[in-house]
Amino acid sequence: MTNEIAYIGLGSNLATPKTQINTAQQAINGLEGVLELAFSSLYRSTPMGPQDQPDYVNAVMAIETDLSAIELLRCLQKIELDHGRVRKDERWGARTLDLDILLYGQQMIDLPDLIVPHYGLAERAFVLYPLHEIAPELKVPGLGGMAELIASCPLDGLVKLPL
Ligand code: PH2
Ligand code: MG
Ligand code: MG
Repeated sequence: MTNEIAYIGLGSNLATPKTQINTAQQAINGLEGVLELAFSSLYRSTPMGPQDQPDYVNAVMAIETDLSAIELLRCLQKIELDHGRVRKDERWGARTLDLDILLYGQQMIDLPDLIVPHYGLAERAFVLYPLHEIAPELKVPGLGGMAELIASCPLDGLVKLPL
């Protein structure tokens, strides 16, 4: 069995985002071959992309898994659909639930459906800060350590939500 530690970015800005994130956490926990290691605080973030959409709630989850990266992706996509995710043409538009594989061990993956590390990781405060919260010592393949990444990423209106 080849276990990897993977990091998943969670985001929602529709249909009670906090609830979406909480139930997504439970669903990921319920996956066969997945063990939760850590879950960040919830963060409120202003939308990246079209501005005529609600603020997002974002978080990052660390798991240990014996699923392959693609198996994990398929499981996460099913959870998105179970949460009423509708694929629209508009790039970066509003969504009930978005689950992105940020990192899968130290692997660099370049498949038609899946690029890891996630391409937006280094520029997005709503990904970097929650990731830093649960994995300050992490090295991101091709990009470097968390402290350096955080240092060159402004907070951009990100707010940690109270428990
Ligand atoms: N996700 C998007 C588009 N824009 N903005 C914020 N603040 N947070 C997100 O998770 C987000 C976004 C598409 O994945
Ligand atoms: Mg996303
Ligand atoms: Mg996505």
